[in-house]
Amino acid sequence: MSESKQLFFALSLPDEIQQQIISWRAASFADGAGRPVAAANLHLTLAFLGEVSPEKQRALSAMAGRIRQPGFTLTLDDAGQWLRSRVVWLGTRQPPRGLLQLANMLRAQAARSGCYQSPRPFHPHITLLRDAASAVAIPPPGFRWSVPVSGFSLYQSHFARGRTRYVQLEHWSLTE
Ligand code: 2AM
Repeated sequence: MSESKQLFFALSLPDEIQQQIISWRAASFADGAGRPVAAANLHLTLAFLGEVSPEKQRALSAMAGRIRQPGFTLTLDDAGQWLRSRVVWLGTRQPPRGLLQLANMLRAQAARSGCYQSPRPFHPHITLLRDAASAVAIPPPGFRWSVPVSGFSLYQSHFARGRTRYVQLEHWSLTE
């Protein structure tokens, strides 16, 4: 019997922006402020699905493939810290309508499929540092990153030998 997987829908970042964010993070936060998320793991979660069976995964993929909406631009111009989850994040002051529409649709589809429902409201963010136990000084982002979003993906979260790795399982383009 196939096993359930830990899955989530997310947006990835173009390599160039990934690298710029990593450089900005290195220059902006002291060593020891938190555990830096690896460049390849930077992402913005749209819908967290928890443990998903192969049957549910197939149903979720089919529904995701029927989403029709145009791409949008995400402006990363905000940063902050959540003390409770010990996370330092990068985000946006003004989430574009397309982002909210996409996340709402994926979250609604997940709820209808009987997936785990996150109690967290949708706060679009890219986690930069984990285990940031004490308050860290958050510098204003030195510049704005404009991220063109032309698609979204389904990821599996793997935890092995003390490391988390995200594997892209499927990708869909945003088109009307
Ligand atoms: P985080 O970065 O704020 O921790 C893979 O673990 C992705 O799913 C991460 O972006 C993580 O958010 C998010 N995630 C993990 N558990 C979650 C939960 N219970 N509710 C919402 N998102 C969650």
